[in-house]
Amino acid sequence: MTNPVDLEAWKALAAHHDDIKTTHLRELFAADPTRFDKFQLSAAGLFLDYSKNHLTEETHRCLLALAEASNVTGKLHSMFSGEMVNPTEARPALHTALRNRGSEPVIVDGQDVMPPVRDVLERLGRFSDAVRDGSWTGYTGQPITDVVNIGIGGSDLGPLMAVEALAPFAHKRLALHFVSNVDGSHMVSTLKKVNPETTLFIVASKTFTTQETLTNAHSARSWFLDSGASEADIARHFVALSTNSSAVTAFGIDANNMFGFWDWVGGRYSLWSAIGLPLILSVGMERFEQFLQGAYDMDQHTRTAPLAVNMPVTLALLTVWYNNFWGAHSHLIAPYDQYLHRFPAYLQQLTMESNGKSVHVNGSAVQLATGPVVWGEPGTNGQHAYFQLLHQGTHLIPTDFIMALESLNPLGIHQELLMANCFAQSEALMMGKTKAELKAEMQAAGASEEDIKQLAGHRSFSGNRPSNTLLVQQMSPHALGALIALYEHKVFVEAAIWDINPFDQWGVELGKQLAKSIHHEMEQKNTVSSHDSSTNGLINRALKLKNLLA
Ligand code: G6Q
Repeated sequence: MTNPVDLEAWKALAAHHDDIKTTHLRELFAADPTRFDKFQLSAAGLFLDYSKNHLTEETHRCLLALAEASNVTGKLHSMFSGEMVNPTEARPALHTALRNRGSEPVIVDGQDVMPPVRDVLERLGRFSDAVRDGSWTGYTGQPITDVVNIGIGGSDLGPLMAVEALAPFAHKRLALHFVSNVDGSHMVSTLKKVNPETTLFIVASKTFTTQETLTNAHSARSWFLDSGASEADIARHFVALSTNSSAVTAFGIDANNMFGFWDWVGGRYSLWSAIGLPLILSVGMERFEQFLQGAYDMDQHTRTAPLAVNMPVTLALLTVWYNNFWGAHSHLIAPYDQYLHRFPAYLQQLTMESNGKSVHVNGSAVQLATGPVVWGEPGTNGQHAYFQLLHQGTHLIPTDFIMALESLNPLGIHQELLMANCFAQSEALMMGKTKAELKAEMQAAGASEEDIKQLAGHRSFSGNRPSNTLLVQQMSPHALGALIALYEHKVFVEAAIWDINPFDQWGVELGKQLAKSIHHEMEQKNTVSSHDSSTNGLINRALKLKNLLA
C-alpha cells in the first residue's frame, strides 16, 4: 500500500489545513446557522454532535477522500469477514462474531465459528443463572455472595469497566471484586472483605501464562485451602476463562469449570467473550444479551452506513485530522456519568495498545504520528482539576464529552446540573471569551480601567478548542455495548488510515519477558551485573536493603 503521507488525499488535507488553520470556530458557527444540523449523526441509539470541530464541508470532503484512498471500507469488510487482519500473529480479529446476533455464519479456516460461540454463551448463561439464583453454592452449602475476578489488562479492564458502568443493574446479593495487580496489597485487601465459604474466584487469562494473574490465582487458592476448605472444594469456588485448557487443568481447575474462547479474540477486545462472565454474573444473561445487541447494532451501522454518515469513521477521521494535521498528541475522554469512571482507562488500553505502533503493516517505519495519548476522568470532577489546561493552556486537546440524559439514580436537580455543566464546557472551550467581552463584563461589575487592563490577558479565553459530544438516553446495557463498539471501530479505522496493525501488542509481550528474567536473576540472590548500570544498581540496592543477598 502507498505510504499514507504520499497519498494525494493526504497532501490535499495538508493544503486545506493551511487554508483554514486561522479560522476560529466562532466564525464557522457565525457563518452557518445550520452547522449543528449538518454535522451530527445518529447510530445504534447514540447521537453525535461533531459540529464543534475545525471542520467545513470542504474538510469533510477531504477527510472522506482520505478514507476512500485508504480503503477503509475494504479493510472493515476484511475484519468483519474473518480475514487475517492481524498478520504479525497470523490471525483474524473477530470480536464482532462474539456479538453477532444475526443468523449469518462467520467462517474461520473453513469452519463457522458461530456454533461454538453460541455454545459457550449458553454455558455461561446456565452457570451464571445458578450462581445468581443461589442454586450454585459454596462448599458449606451457602449461596455465593462475592465474586473475585483475577485477571489483568484485557482480562480485567473490560469487565471491571462494564460492571461499574452497569452498577445500577447489579444483582443485590453478589459483590464483584477485581484483582489485577501483582502487588500483594491488591489481593490481601480484597481477601479481607470476603468469606471463603461464599466466594467464587474467576481466573481470567487468555493465555493462562500471565505472571501476575497466575501468582494472584495461586495466592487465592492457598488462602482458600488454608481457611479449611479441601482440594475437592476448589471445583465449587474456582472457574477459569481461557483459551488454554491444558494450563487450566494443570492449575487444578476442572475442565467443566472452564469457559473457553479463541485466539482470534484479542485481549482488549475480549469483553464480549467468556471474559465477560463477571458482567453476566452481575447483570444477568438477559442484560448481557442486550449489551451484545447494542454492539451488534453498532457493527451493522459500521458495516453498512456510507463513509460520510458512518459514526466510527467520522470520529476516526477527526482524530487523524487533529493528530496528523493539527499536531494534537492527546485526546481527552470526559464522560459526564459517574458510573463510567473506568471508561477512560478502558479506552486508554483499547486505543493506546492498539495504535501505539511505529511501523506500517509491511514493517516499514511510519512517517506520521500514530495513536494519541488517551486520558480522562468523569465530569464534573475534571472541571475542578485539569480543565484549566484545556481552557487556557497551550496544547490542543480534542475532547469527547459523553452524556446520558436520564440518570439511573434520579435525585432532585442533579442530572440537570450535570448536563448543564457538560454543555457549558464544550461551549466555553469552543467560544472562549474575548478581551472585549471580558472588558464589558468587568465594567458592568464596576471594575476599574486599571484592573481591567491588568487582568485582561489572564481572564480572557482564546476558545477555538474542538470537541465532540455523544448523547445517549440512558446508560443501559444496550447503550454501553454500542458505545464500546463505536470506539473499537474508531480505533480500527484510524489504524486502517495509518496502515498499522491495531491487533498486536509486542510492547506488552516485552514487559512480560523482561520481568520474568529479572525475577529469575533476583531469585539467585547474587549481585547482578548483566544490565546497564542503572538497572544493575537498582536491583542490587533492592537485594541488599531487603537482605536478600546470599
Ligand atoms: C490485550 C493485551 C493484554 C492482555 C493481558 C492479559 O490486548 O494482550 O492486556 O490482555 O496481558 O493477558 P492474559 O489474558 O493472557 O492473561
